This record gives sequence, structure tokens and C-alpha cells, in this order.
Amino acid sequence: MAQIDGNTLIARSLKKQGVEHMFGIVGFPVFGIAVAAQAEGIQFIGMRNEQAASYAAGAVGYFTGRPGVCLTVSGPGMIHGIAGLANAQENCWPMMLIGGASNSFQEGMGAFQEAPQVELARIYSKYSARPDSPARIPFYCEQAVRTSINGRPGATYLDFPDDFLSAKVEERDIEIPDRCPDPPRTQADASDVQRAIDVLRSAERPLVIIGKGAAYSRAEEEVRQLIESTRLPFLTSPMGKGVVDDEHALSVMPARGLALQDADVVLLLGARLNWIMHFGLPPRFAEGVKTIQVDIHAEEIGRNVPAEVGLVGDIKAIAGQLNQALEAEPFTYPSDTPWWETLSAKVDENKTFVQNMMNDDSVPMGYYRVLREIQDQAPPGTIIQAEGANTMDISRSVLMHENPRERIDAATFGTMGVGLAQAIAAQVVHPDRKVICVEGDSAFGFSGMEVETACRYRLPIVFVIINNNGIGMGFEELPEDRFQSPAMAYTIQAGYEKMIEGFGGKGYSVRTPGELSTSLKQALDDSMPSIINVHIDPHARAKPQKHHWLTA
Ligand SMILES: Cc1ncc(C[n+]2csc(CCOP(=O)(O)OP(=O)(O)O)c2C)c(N)n1
Ligand SMILES: [Mg+2]
Repeated sequence: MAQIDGNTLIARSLKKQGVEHMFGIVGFPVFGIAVAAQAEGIQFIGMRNEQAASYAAGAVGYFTGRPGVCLTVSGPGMIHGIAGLANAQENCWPMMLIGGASNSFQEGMGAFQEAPQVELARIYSKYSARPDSPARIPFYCEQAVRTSINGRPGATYLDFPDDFLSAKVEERDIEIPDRCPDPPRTQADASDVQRAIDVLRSAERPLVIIGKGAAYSRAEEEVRQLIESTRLPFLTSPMGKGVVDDEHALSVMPARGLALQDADVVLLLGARLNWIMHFGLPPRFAEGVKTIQVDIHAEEIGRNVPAEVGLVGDIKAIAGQLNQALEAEPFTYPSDTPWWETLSAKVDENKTFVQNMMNDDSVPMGYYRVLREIQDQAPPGTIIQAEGANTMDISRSVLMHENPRERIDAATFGTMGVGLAQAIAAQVVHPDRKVICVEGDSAFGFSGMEVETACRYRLPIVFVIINNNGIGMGFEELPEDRFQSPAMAYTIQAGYEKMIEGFGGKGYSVRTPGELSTSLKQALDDSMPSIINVHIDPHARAKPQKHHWLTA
């Protein structure tokens, strides 16, 4: 009689659920899961730390709408994986963490790497479970995938003890559930849609805010139509960039502060009123601002600010409903209002300010000049990963995206260390596109060893390190007394580019715009990954802002 073991059951179930990519580190007791996954046609990417592997799995969820999987050993490996579980959960991305576990019959005995893993995963996941028997593994795999993509997407955890992995069950007793379908595109109530339009119509100073929920839902066509038919000013969250072209004439992104502060009606499309949007509260928003909130998650409606209208459901579907209602009864916000006049003046003023810094060729360079080079050279379709403090913040105002899902960063959870992993995930999901990973020198350090992973899989990612010798603010030298070194300082002029050469990649150390230009061009043509270590002015900063990241 044909028998099948737990490892193969997991791999077959996941493959059937549409899982294509698994990232992880093998060891006791999960080696067999990786082998079985490869045998079933799932791509296994062996990483250097489970944190990075878990970040990569979440990024796959964002890019594809189906969960990426992170595979970890028991105990410490699984605990590293919680980093990415939490990151995916906070960002509402589908991902699945799989932890091997010590034998179920040694529970509580002090087994090798024994840990309360199902409990550990619980608060940072939508679903955390250990199958009750090897034969029911397929049931749990389907449950985890279905839960991760439906409703508000998020993270799931499955726990597999060693004895379940090696157990053999009769193949004929097993039923592997079919692929769970992609989530239904839920619509809002028609009368609420009408109310939303009435509120928009009544606005004197309207504003549309587009979040990464709109990008995730692939709502670009509907949102573009909505913006263009209504001629409403819009701005985006960092990862909502490109849902509508960042350089669209109706974008007021360069006047973000002013637009948020003075709008009287705000339409939120898959963007939350959390810290990124200053909670929707004064002084960053007007007292009494009316919000029309479109969100997949009913509990999100009215968080921090009571919503004037709540539209619960899929962004693409609801933007479509809004368009339909607007086709029946068109509404265009006039271009000659005082609001547009104020916004346009601010947009022009800030654009000029940023342009001047982007065009400043002095040496040492500042952030803006480095990022401009990337903007100039990145071919269409390039995916940008950005992390750091200044590095990430400034990249938002310099790097323009024409299309959605082409930027990924530290996002809602502000997690440093996601960069290399997200770049690896982007390149694995999109082998034909260019991937540029823009890293602060501190940010790079968190998962720097993953350059070996990128080299081993020959992923031609271009890692650009914007190196100011420290966290957020740089230093020119360290004090004589080494233990008096500032907490934010790192090695002055560190040679990060040398790291990649040990693995067959190409390293560049650059200081001038000319050197940067030449090396970036070479790196983009290379079939292997590169590091371009850009030594910038350690005193370079973002343009003066009311609120800096250090004080949030
Ligand atoms: C996991 C984690 N640890 C620490 C931090 C705190 N933190 C915020 S930004 C940052 C690094 C900023 O420095 P760098 O990457 O060099 O960028 P720069 O601003 O210097 O360009 C750190 C450590 C964090 N956000 N996440
Ligand atoms: Mg730095």
C-alpha cells in the first residue's frame, strides 16, 4: 500500500494552495520539508537568518496576493521567524511561518529546542495551530492559506513536531483540499456609496489618500479613473506610490503637510489613520475633518477619528462602485478653487527646493543627489526597496513611480533589516525586472549577510548603501576613547562593498556623482549582484521638516 510522510503531505498541500516560494534555514527537524518542497516544485531559497527569510515570505505575499512561506527549525529559529510574522501582520500581508518542533510525546520534558511556539505566534498572527494528527496536515495547510488571504490579509503559523513529519500515513486515506480561491471582491452598500459621493461633493478642500491597500488589491485602474474623472487632489502613503502615477498633475505629494492639515474631507483608499498619517488628528489634520474610509477591515473604520462614511470591502470593487455612481451623476472638482491655488503654490515651492538639492553636484554628495542618479538610471518596471531613516524618508520624495507595487520598504512596522530580504523576494517573484535596494548603512547591517544569498542564487540586485557612518546622523571620526563613541556612530568609511566580493558579486566604493553614475550603469548591466557603497556627507540631512523621524 502506498504511504506518504508528513513532509510530503505539507509540500503537496502547500503546492496545491498555490505556494510557489519558501524561504528558510534547515536543521532539526525540518530538513525533510525543504527537500519535499523542492520535489513538489516549490522554489526553496536557503537564507542566512530566519528574520530575513520571514521578511522575504511577507514580501512575496504583498507582491503576489498568495502567502510566501518561511521555514524554520524549532525554538530559536522559530523565534527569529516571529520578526517577519509580526512585520507581515502589521502590514496586512499574507505569509505563513512554519516551525518544526520537538517530538509531541516529549512535550514538557525539556526536549531539544522545545518552546511554546503556537503560543508565541498567536498575537502576531491570524491563525496559529499545530495539526492534531499527521493525516490532518492538509486540512491545516488549507486553513492557514485561506485565512491569510481572506478578510484583512495577515500572517499565519503552523507547528509541526518531528514525529508528525516522519509519520507515514496511507495515501488513499488522505484528501488534499483544492486550492482555495482568491478572496471574493466584497462591495459596499449602495446607499453608503451614494453618501460618500454626497460628502465628496460638499467638500471645499477635498483630498484623496491612497494607501498600500489599494496597491495590494490591484485597484490601480479603478483608482486612476476615480481621480481623473473627479479631478480631486491626491497623495499616497509610502507604499501607495504608483497606484496613480506619482508625477500625475493631480498629485499633491510635495505639499503633503499642507494638504493633510487643511483638507476638510479626506477619502481614504486602503490607507490607515495610524502614525504614518498622524492618526488623522490635529495639529496635523484639521479639527473636525470628515473622513470617508474605504477599508477591507470593518474594525478599522473610525479608528482615531469617527468616520463620516465607512465603506467596508475590497478597494478595487468599491472604487469601481464609486466610478459607477459617478458615471450616472458626474462630479468634477473645479480647478480654479482657492484650495487648488494654495496646493499648487506649495507643490511648486517644494518641488523647486528638492530639485535644487537633486541637482547639487558638490562632493561629498548628499542624499538627494545619490537618489537622483537612481531615479535617472532605473529602467521602467524597476522595483525599489528602501530602508533607513533619512535614506528611506528622502527616497520617497525623490524616487517617482509610474506603477504600483514597485516600492517596498520598512512600512507600517518601521522594521530595519527587511531590505535585503524584500529585494531578494522581489527578484525571485520578478526575475525579469531590475531590483535596486537602497540601504542606509545601519539598515544594511541588520541583514547584510544576505548578500551571500543573493550571490548564490545569482540574483542581480543592485544594493546601494548611502553611507553616512551612522544611524540617521553621521560622524566624521570616532573619539580616541573607543567606549566614548556616540551610540549612533558606525565605523567611519566602512568598506561594505568588500563583503560581496567574497561571494562573487561586484563591489564599488564611490564618492563623486561621476563615479556613482558609472558604477550604477555597470551594476544594472551585471548578471550578478553588486554593492555600491556611496560615501556621502556625514552631515547631510533631509530638507527641514516640522517632524523628524527621531521624534516621530
Ligand atoms: C528592527 C529595528 N531596530 C532599530 C530601529 C531604529 N532605527 C530606525 S532607523 C534606523 C537606522 C537609520 O540609519 P541608516 O540606516 O544608516 O539610515 P540614515 O538615516 O543614516 O540614512 C534604526 C536603527 C528600527 N526601526 N528597527
Ligand atoms: Mg546612516
